[in-house]
Amino acid sequence: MNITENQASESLANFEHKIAEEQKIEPKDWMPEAYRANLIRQMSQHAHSEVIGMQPEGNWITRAPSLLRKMILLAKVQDEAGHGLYLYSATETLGVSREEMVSALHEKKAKYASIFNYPSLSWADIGAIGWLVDGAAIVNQISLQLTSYGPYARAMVKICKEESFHQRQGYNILIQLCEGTPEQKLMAQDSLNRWWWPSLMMFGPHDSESANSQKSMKWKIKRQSNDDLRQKFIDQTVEQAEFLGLTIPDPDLRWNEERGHYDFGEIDWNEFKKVISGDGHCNRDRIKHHQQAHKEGDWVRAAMTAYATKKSIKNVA
Ligand code: FAQ
Repeated sequence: MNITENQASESLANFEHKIAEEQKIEPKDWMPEAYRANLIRQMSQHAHSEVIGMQPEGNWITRAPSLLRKMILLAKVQDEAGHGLYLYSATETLGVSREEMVSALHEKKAKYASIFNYPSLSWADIGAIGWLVDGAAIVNQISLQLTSYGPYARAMVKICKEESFHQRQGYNILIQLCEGTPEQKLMAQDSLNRWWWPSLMMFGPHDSESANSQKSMKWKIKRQSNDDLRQKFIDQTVEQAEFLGLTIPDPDLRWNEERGHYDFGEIDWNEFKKVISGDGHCNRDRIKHHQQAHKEGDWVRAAMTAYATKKSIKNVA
């Protein structure tokens, strides 16, 4: 073994030791290229999801039924923009630029969460997004607080706190609708019918089909499997639906005493595959809208860069 090979194996041993000891990997630490690439993939897709996720809810800001609801929704959507920013910044520490990540999204090389390709058709959908979509996101993100990459783990702590407020505001909208007129309750049920299955898809394919899980679990990027997280979400959500007096649209859903979990029906994986390959209800609109907003923001980025450049020239002088 020459010196370089020696150094490489020492670096790898050091990295693996840190992972085994539950220590965080930090930006300047040595890491295997495949670890870096896998993190860039997952974290940038997570960031894109937060930002694209603003669209179905943003759609209802002007139509919120009261000033209070408008203020709450506005704050929530702004939080999602903030989550996108923390996650883009955390991903940049891995040596990729924001522009590269955004280009990958626009060129459809990078994915974002399938759920945001479904339309928000009624006010009850804003309740369902908070309750189910943020609810599913929290289950996943609590687990990611323990991810091995330091900047990602720390971003998750703040994000989870905000997501719990989001989940509560959504559930609160549905409580009000379910305690309202029969028409309002029907609206809530219709919303649950449309958002239930796509929410379960948020956790990704079954473990046996999950291409990235094995290496992500080995490196502690992911701490719990897709199926385990999905089961956790279902177990905690069924009672919440019962409290609302709503019916989960799954005839196979029943408590399994032996497993200590709910059994549930099979997800429509063809629909999932269609949506993640760009052919869902809203994929084209979502990307088109993002491209347009990005283009319209060109002058802001140019102005910011010009200001930063001027400031650094002044500092040097
Ligand atoms: N949608 O090998 P796996 C939120 C892709 S944040 C689209 O199992 P992995 C907040 C996957 O990328 C929601 N694509 O993948 C909010 C891979 O393709 P690739 C976002 C999906 O990474 C609320 C392929 O399938 N949260 O909602 C999906 O090990 C309200 C094979 O899958 C996160 O991103 C999907 N659902 O596990 C905002 C959490 N599932 O990349 C606004 C972080 C799988 O090889 C309003 N991410 N794919 O081309 C993760 O935990 C993981 O990436 C998983 C997928 C669990 C999503």
